[in-house]
Amino acid sequence: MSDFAHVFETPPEGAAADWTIPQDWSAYTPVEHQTWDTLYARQMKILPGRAAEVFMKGLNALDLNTGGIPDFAVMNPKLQALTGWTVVCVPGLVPDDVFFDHLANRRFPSGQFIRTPDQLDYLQEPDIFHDVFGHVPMLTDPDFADYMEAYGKGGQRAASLGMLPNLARLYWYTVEFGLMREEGQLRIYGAGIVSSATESVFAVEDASPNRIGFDLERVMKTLYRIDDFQQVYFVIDSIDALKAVTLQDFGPVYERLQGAETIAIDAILPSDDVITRGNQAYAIEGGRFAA
Ligand code: HBI
Ligand code: FE
Repeated sequence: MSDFAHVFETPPEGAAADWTIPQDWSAYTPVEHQTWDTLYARQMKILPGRAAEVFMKGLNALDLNTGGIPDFAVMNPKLQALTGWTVVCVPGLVPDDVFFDHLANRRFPSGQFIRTPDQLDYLQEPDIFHDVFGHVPMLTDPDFADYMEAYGKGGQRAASLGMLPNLARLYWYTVEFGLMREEGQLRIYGAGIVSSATESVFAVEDASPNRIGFDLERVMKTLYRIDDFQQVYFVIDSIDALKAVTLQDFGPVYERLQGAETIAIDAILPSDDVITRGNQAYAIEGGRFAA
């Protein structure tokens, strides 16, 4: 878990042994509720036609636009009825084994806090808007719900085999930054994209990034960046297809990956199914932090 700014070693004061904390919904301030509404309204102008149908349908089913930050006591029964998942609150990033244990038991850990109004576009740690708006709609899909549970179960094993960096890349390039083919177009399903106004446009329309057909072992070897827009997106044919390829025993996959070279973020290989060959202009110009 070295990729992120800070993670506590033990549950902070007030957190349970599994790192959960109460949502304490009544304690959110009017400004915090307004921040949710602002972010929600902004994404709804951008996502239709760009986000996958399965995401839009899930968002709609959860009814997250009733005014302010969703109350988990209201949201969870709807989610649970659809796929058996629930959302629990955590103080921020939690250790890998804690994260995996929640997922393996169909609990999605969400940050309890929301970003401040001066940080609408960039934050280091996942907040409740990223976690709930970004991740939870996909958890209403039965196949995606199974995929996430399998990831939690696979995480413990990957960690014990020293293969966690490889498995984390799979999560990154699907759950966080995945694209899928839909109606002859590229559509977003990754939570890191759908929860970002700027990346929602960049990911599907910008000429900079490469867009490559999903290949499990290729993805598990590909480095990624956590500080800016991605330089490559991987495109699945359907959630069903993603689930099918990840349901196999990863033992032989890990054996092949053991000692294999990593792949640079901007690489295009002869074996790649290239959907868009990006010009990488955004990254070359210095990206988000360009002077
Ligand atoms: N904790 N709260 C939270 N949210 C995450 O997305 C998260 C985490 N801990 C570890 C983690 N993600 C990833 O590094 C693992 O998938 C490897
Ligand atoms: Fe996330």
